[in-house]
Amino acid sequence: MDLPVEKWKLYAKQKWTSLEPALKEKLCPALSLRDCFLLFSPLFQSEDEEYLYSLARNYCVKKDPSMVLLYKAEGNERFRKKEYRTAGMLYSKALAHTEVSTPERAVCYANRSAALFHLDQFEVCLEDIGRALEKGCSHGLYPKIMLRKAECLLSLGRPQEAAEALCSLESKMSAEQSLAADSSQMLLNKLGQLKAKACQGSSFVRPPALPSRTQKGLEPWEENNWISCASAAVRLSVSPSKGRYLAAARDILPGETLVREEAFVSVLCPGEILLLRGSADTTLDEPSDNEDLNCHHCLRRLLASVPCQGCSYAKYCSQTCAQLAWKNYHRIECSLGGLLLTLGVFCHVAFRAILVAGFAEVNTLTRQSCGDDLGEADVAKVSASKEQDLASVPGCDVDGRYRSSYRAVFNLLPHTEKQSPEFLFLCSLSIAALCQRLEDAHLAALVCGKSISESQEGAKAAELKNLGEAMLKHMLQLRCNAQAVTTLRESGSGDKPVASSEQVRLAVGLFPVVSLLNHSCDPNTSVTFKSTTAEVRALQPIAQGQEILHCYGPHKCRMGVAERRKELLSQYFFECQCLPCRSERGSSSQRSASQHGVFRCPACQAPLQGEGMLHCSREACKVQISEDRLQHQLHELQQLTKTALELLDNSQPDRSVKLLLRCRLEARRLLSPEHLMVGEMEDHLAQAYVTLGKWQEAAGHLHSSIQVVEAHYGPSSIEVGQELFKLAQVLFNGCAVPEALCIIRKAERILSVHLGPQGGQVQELQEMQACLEESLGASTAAGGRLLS
Ligand SMILES: *[C@@H]1O[C@H](CO)[C@@H](O)[C@H](O)[C@H]1NC(C)=O
Ligand SMILES: *[C@@H]1O[C@H](CO)[C@@H](O)[C@H](O)[C@H]1NC(C)=O
Ligand SMILES: CC(=O)N[C@H]1CO[C@H](CO)[C@@H](O)[C@@H]1O
Ligand SMILES: [Zn+2]
Ligand SMILES: [Zn+2]
Ligand SMILES: [Zn+2]
Ligand SMILES: [Zn+2]
Repeated sequence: MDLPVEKWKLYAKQKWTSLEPALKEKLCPALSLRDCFLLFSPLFQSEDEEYLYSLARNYCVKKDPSMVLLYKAEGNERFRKKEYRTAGMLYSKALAHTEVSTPERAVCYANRSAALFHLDQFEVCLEDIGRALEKGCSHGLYPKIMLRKAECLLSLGRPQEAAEALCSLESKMSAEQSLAADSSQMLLNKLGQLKAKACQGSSFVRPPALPSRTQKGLEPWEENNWISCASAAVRLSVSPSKGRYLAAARDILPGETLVREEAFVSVLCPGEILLLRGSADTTLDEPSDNEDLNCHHCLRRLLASVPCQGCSYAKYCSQTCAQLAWKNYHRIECSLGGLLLTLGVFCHVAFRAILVAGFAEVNTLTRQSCGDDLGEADVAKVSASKEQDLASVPGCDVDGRYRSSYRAVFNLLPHTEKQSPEFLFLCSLSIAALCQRLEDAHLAALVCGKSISESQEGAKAAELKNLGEAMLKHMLQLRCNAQAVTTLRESGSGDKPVASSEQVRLAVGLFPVVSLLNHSCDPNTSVTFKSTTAEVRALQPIAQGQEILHCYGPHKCRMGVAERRKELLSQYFFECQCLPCRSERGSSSQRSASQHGVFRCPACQAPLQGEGMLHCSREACKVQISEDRLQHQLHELQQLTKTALELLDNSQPDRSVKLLLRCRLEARRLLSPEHLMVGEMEDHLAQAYVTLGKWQEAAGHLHSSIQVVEAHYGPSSIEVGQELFKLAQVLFNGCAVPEALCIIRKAERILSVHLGPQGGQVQELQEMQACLEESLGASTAAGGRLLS
């Protein structure tokens, strides 16, 4: 969960312990959310504030001019070493610390455009050049970047525009004598060369890079009349036992899109390193994480970020995203950056939700809910009496429609009465801190619009309380309703022949329509994300009337029933009644635990059993070994693997392979064959062989990796799809045509169910297939000719 930083949690815990019993007792008889907030928020005192701010200062997000110089210098250094990707990243970091419309900003854009040019990212390079020009780049910079612009345009096969760029450079040089005088002979020579190229037109251009896979139009679908963002194939139902749930309105086929919903609100999760380190900038060469890699508004992967006008933290993919974010929420969040990082993502989501919803809406709904404060029991009663009467479903609009709106968000259950008092206290204190800060910084008026600044002091306080209450509610709702927004991130440089990628958690969002889905440990659907849009697809045929379920996290392939039960109960407050849970509970509940047992007997490879001191599960074998020792060996293995991967990154694949082969042997000796680490080792080896161009070896190791992934995630899981995708690429590159075609089809079958027919990887597979079939066709045609 994305709660506040440890130190603040600890502080709140101590404060809770020291509260007078009389006060604590007030909480006991299920207090309403409003009373809870009114009871706790006044306890936030100035000494608490002081402590919290001392923590928040660790996460400074202010712009720092000295960091511009530092990052830029390091960027230039890396550029000289031809490490263009790293250089570009460092220029982006430098940019984040520059102020709007300053010469430094123009220089940083110009510098980054040079790195992008060398990465063959001509389109993005042109964007950066445009930004540098518009920020009023200095005299000396102008000729250099105009030449770069012309080169870019030539590379993109646009000689006409290149000629125009050169023309305007020349006319500027003749108009401003100093410009011409300052330009070196080298520049002038280059100008001449480029002019000649531009005149010759497109015959000399480099072939344009592969067209970037732009998002094709969405698949057509029939939207539901009663639930926005859902397909007509689903139906919202209410039953006394299950509450509200989504069911199939007709028979549904695998791969069908059932829900396509943009997040009502989402907040990018900062990388762990940033949070642990406790300051935004200290070292220059640490790995980049979410905050540097993805747009803080739309979550798209960043190549050339646009910095926020106010802070060094927020970065965007485009000016459009920067402006949208600023208008909708960031103009208020910007100066609170450090505090929001300290209070954690849940608190931040709660805050952004009220900013996005707008004060008027929040105020109206809070006041309404205060009047008709239906407990959950009442809701159940209402739904029981009028089954199928959807107007009684909380969150529906008056016309009986359920929309992906603030009203729907507002009506998600906070489960106040099931949360621990200590947790309620932590949340209340954190929200109170945020409210206090809004007031102190005179931001409250901004949040609330005119109405609050004009109103009386008393009314103002009441309105702030409404906001606080709403935020507290959202923070509590997130415990059960937070949806992690995930994406596949290509690891490494991203320009390898075989993409290696990992699933990462990018953000936390609220999706009121996705929230209608109930949980199963063996779900019928799969959720994937494009930007901030969630797509829920059917994994299997779902018959009319069956409930549509997705997995909240505890999946039957990854956890035993006892573990799942514990997690679902503690985080989501319910006992899972899904099929696997009911059947596994009856059978030997030890089964799944031993299935995922970690260590193997060093003598005979049978699984080890027990705790602390492990012993071999084979009676005859008397081996005993302490778990600590095995854990130590495992740790050493992990370190060794890390070294091997670093070798691979530093272009020493041969040495990397040697080391990885040793690691693999050790992993197989130590761990059960289904252990994920055994699979990862095979995957690393495949990657190393790919670097060496040894496709056959790479394919062999991928086959082994796929076996492990299948055992772990199930044969039609997206994880298996990803591994098959890699294998398809390897076979394609290795020209193993028949096998490649077979794997491509298999990968396509699995991935199109999870990602839809328009999914990027699905399209890539289809392109590979077409290419292979063409080559097959050509060779048989040639063969035919030979025969005749
Ligand atoms: C970055 O800009 C500075 C100042 O204009 C320049 O001296 C340096 O060569 C540039 N570096 C790159 C890689 O373009
Ligand atoms: C989800 O289903 C379980 C039974 O599997 C039930 O106990 C729980 O109340 C349901 N939750 C909702 C929100 O309908
Ligand atoms: C709860 C439920 O209906 N789950 C089903 C989802 O689909 C799989 C495969 O058809 C079934 O095995 C589950 O029972
Ligand atoms: Zn964006
Ligand atoms: Zn900002
Ligand atoms: Zn279950
Ligand atoms: Zn043994």
